[in-house]
Amino acid sequence: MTTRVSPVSPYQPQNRVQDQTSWSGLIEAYRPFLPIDATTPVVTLLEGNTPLVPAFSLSERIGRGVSVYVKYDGLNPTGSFKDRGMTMAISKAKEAGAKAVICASTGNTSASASAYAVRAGLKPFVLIPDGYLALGKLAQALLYGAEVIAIDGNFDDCLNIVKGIAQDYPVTLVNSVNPYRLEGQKTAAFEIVDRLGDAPDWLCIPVGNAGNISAYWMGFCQYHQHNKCEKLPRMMGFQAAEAAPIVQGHPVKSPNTVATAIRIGNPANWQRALAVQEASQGEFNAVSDEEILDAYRLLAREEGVFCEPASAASVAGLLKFQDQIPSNTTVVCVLTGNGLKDPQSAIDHAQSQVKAGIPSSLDEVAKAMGF
Ligand code: AN7
Repeated sequence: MTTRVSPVSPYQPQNRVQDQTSWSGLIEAYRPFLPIDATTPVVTLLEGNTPLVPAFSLSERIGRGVSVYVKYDGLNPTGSFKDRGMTMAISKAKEAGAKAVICASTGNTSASASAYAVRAGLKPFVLIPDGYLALGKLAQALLYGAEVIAIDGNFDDCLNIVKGIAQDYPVTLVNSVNPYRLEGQKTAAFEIVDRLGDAPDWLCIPVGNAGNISAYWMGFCQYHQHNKCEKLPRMMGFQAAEAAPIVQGHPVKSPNTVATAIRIGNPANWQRALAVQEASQGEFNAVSDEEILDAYRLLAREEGVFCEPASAASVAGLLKFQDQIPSNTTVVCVLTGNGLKDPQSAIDHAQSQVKAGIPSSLDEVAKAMGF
């Protein structure tokens, strides 16, 4: 029998479907490493597989043969790393028969929980600190159809309340105290090793509730146990200076930072974070809002990478503590959220401004351009 290969236009639907199936989401990609059964309903938006972008300008600034990459997790389906955890948490909630989920959030968790919940046919509830959510995140939660409840309190107050609600009412908690969240998020470490061929020497990462730093460490350790990497990275966590409870060693009652995503005073995964620090010989350090904004602008202006302010804390930390990095090493900075999440911060802190009021003529425009 001969096989006939028909010439198919690349624009035909079946072809597009085929293209999409080449990446089926992180649960399918890393199923043997995840607590997933054959019968678990997989709720996915094809998250994961995000680019590890070489940061040429940062590498050049640091010099000494240090190679810097950014893990651009803002390119996940809802624009943040939370999707990695949410595909797992919502799949497991659905498997357990949940009808509704709830989370406290500084924004990204609420967007991600809402998207995955509606995809699974579950009702999303989100509790947020009134007035402290970046605009894009609020827009997402509302459009996905979540019940958004804003309280007169901060994230830590929100988390305490949702923990109580999940105990008293039939709703599943999907904050990072839900163990499946960290299981999903650890796959980012797998992807980095799969790409680099080994773990980096340093992993720089912003820290709020310290779920992500804990998840990455789980991922690196699990891959190490399976001989997929030889090294284990030093885990370098960075908090905003006025929201730095782990650095200071005590909860912060009124945390404050331009990086609203990490405006957290009493991290849910505090103990885990300390264990990660010890096991990886890592450090927790603080970066000021000014340092965060400098890194935010540098990433955009020199690397062409637009992340949200909280994400830039990883790069701010790298630049601040670069003297500690040995020569000829590899550093990965995790960019946890997309810059489009927080357009107001971009407009407020960009160095460029719109040249307005220019008459509609070629000569005037050329003049405005400096010609
Ligand atoms: C962009 O969405 O806590 O240390 O409620 O959105 O794992 O908490 C967000 C956290 C870093 C900190 N970067 O991660 C929420 C929330 C961004 C974030 C963090 C968050 P964790």
